[in-house]
Amino acid sequence: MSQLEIAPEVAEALRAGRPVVALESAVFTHGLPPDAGREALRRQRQACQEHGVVPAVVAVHEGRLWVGLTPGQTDALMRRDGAAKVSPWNLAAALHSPGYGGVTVAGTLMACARAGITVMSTGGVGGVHPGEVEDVSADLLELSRRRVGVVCAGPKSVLDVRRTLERLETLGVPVIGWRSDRLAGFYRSLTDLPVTARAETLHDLAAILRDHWSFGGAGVLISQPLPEELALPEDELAAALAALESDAATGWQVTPTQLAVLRDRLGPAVIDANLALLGRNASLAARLAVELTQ
Ligand code: PSU
Ligand code: MN
Repeated sequence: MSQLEIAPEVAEALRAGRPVVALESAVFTHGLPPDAGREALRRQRQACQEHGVVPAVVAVHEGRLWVGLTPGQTDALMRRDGAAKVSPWNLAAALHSPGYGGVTVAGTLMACARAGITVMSTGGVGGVHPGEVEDVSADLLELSRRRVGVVCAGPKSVLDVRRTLERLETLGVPVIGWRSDRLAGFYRSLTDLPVTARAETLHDLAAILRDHWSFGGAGVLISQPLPEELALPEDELAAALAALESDAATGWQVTPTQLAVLRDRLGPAVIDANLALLGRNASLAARLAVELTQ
């Protein structure tokens, strides 16, 4: 018996060659408070549906890896205590215990490869953390392995963004700036780092993905900046980031702990920015998925 469960609506769309966008779930089980998580999901699903795209939330539920959880199932997952944060290293283990979990970008990429989904959407991708101990998100390696376009607002602000971009280059993961020449900065609009290439139209973006795949390339990161008016004030963000204690948490808890500290220090604007970028990214991912099916 396969431990992969593809929801009927998703399986049907894939069979018929209709567009599907995968959505990661660690952002709402571990990245955001429950109310914000629910709102984030609502906006992402709606953004997909507005473009006639089937959203496929990837999560561990009842001991299986699901592609396409229903809103009822995601609500139950968010109410549950002790759901795991699931990435490739603990996916198989998490199916057995605790049997429930939010799946990171890296884990979602594995699921996409199995299900045949070529576009996914997230907020900020993981990357290289600052500090002495080398802590690099599995998101980067998995991007280099799976033929999926991942729409994001750049690497999370808590990361060493320059090293993250260098690593992406080493791994051969193109970073395409959606209507921008510089990499998006998550809660910031833009960083000062150059992307691989800029795409102005969905047609051009889809062409780059197809060409990359035609040469045997795998993941492509699509960077969509948050508009300036929705980004956090630079001075406040810089002060909050400087105050983060890099040794406050270890292992998988580093990212959720640091995101929570930022929320405490910067207030509701952090949630607003996060919801805005998740909704906008799902919308761009949906349009890209439609373009790729043409
Ligand atoms: N972006 C957010 N909130 C999050 C994450 C990303 O705004 O919670 C999650 C994603 O699931 C991403 C993961 O894949 O954090 C990376 O965690 P780590 O650094 O432990 O690999
Ligand atoms: Mn880590």
